Amino acid sequence: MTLDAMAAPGPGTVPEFAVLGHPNEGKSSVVSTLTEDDQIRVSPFPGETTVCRTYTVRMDGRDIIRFVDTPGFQVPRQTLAWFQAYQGDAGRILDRFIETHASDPFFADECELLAPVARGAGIIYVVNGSRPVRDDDLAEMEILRLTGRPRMAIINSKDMDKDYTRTWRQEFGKYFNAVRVFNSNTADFHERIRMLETLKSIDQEWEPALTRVVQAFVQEWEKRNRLACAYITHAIEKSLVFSVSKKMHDTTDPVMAKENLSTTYRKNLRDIEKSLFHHIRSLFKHTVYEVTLPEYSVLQHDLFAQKTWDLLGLTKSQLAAAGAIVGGTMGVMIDTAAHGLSFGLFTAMGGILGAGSAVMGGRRMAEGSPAGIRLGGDRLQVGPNKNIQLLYILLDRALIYYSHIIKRPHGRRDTKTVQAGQDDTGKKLGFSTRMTPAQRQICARYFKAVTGRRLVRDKKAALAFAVLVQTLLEEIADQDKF
Ligand SMILES: Nc1nc2c(ncn2[C@@H]2O[C@H](COP(=O)(O)OP(=O)(O)OP(=O)(O)O)[C@@H](O)[C@H]2O)c(=O)[nH]1
Ligand SMILES: [Mg+2]
Repeated sequence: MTLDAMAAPGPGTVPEFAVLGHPNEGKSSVVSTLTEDDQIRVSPFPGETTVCRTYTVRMDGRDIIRFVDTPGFQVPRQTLAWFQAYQGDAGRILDRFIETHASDPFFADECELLAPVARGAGIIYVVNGSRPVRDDDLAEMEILRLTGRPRMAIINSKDMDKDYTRTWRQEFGKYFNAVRVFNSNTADFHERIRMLETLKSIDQEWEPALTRVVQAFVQEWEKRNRLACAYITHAIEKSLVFSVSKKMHDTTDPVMAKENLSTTYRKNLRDIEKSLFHHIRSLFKHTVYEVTLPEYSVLQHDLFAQKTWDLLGLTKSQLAAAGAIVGGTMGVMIDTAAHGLSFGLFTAMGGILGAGSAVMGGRRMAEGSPAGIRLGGDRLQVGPNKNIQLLYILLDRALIYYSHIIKRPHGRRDTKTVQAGQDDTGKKLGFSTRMTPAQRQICARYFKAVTGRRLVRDKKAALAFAVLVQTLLEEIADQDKF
C-alpha cells in the first residue's frame, strides 16, 4: 500500500491539510481566510507562528475539513540534504526524519511543521507571488516532493504591483499536483470554492471526501444567505412600522416633546439597523475585528444624514412611480431629498418640522394631521414613517453592508481605507435605483402592506419582498462568479 492510499480520507473521516511554506509568506492568512477564522494570529514580522495549530471548519455541528497552520521552514537546505541522503523505506521518510531530529534544536521547526504531514495530512504550499523564486524555495519544494504526499501549491501575492506568478508556475510544475492563485486578502466565497475544487485534483483518492466538503460549503453559504434575507426583511419591517408617542399634558412643552420624540424615533431606527448589521457580521463569522468600512462607503454617513438620502434610495421620478403604486389615500410622502430641509427624516416624516405651529396651536387636533405626526386626543406621535423612500434607503444600506461583509476575507488584517471618490457626482449609489420597475413595484406593494391600515396583512406582498431581497443578495454574492 502506498503512503497516499493509506491516508486518503474515507467517508467518515475529515480531510486534513497542512499549510506549509517559508516564514511570512501568508500561511496563517491563508488558513484564516479558508477557515473564516479571524482570530488566527497574523503578523508583518516573520516567525509569528511557532507551533502547529489545527483549525477545524465546522458546519451544522459537523467537522468538515481541517487546516493546520505551521511555522515556516528555517533550514530547508540542510533538511533537504538529509532527505536526499535517506536510504530507507520511502513511505517512512517523514517519520524517520522526525525520530532522528526530535531532540535537535537545529531542526525543531522542520520537525514541527512536518509532523502533521507525517500524520497523514495533505500539503498546501504557500508562496508569495510578488517575489522571485529563490534556492531555499526550491529546497522546500523538493522536500515536499520527496514526502510523496498529495500536494498543492498556492500563490498568495502580497504586493499586486510585482508579479512573479509565471516563474512560480513554471517551477511548481515539477513539484506539485495542482497550482492555484489564491489571495488570502481578497478571496471571496467563490474563490474558496474554486480553491477546494482544485484541491480535489491533487489525488483521486481524496476526491470523494473533498466533493463532500465543497457540498457542505455551498449548503452553508445558501443557509447563511437565507438567514441574511430573513434578518434584513425583519429589520426593515420593524423600522417601517415603528412609532413612538407621548401623552401631552398642559405643562408639556410641545416643541421639546416633538424634538425628544423624533430623537427617540431616530435612535430606535438606528438601533434596529445596528442590530441587523451585527447579525449579518456574525452570520459571516466576522467576530474579532470590527469590519472597517471603506472610507468611500456611503455607510459612513448616518442613517438620517442628508448625504445618505441624497446618495441612496430612488430618484425623484422613480419615487413618483412608486408613490403612484401605493396610492394617494395612504398620504404617502414622496421625498425629493433636499428641499431645503437639513435631514432626510424630517422630510420623510412629513409635517414634523412644519407642524410645529399646528402642534402648539391645536394640540387637540384629531387624526388626519400630516403623516408621521398625529395628535390623537392628547398624544403626540412620530411614525410609522409614511415616506416610501425610507424603505429603499434601509434596503440599500443593508445590501451595501452585506456586500462589504461577504467581500472581506477573514485573513485580511489591514484597515487601510480608500479615499472617497464619487460621492459628489450627485448620482444615486445604492442598489435600489438599479432595480427593475417590477422590483420597485414589489417594494412599493410591500410598503403599502406593512404601513397601511388594513387589518389583514397582504402576505403575498411580504413574500414577494422577501424573494426580491433573496435575489438581490444572490446577485451581489455572484457578481464575480466563476
Ligand atoms: N497585502 C497582502 N498582505 C498579506 C497577504 N497575505 C499575508 N499578508 C501579510 O503578510 C504578513 C505575514 O502574513 P502571515 O499570514 O502572518 O504569514 P505566515 O506565513 O503565517 O508567517 P509566519 O507565521 O511568521 O511564518 C502579514 O502582515 C499579512 O497581513 C496578502 O495576500 N496580501
Ligand atoms: Mg503564521
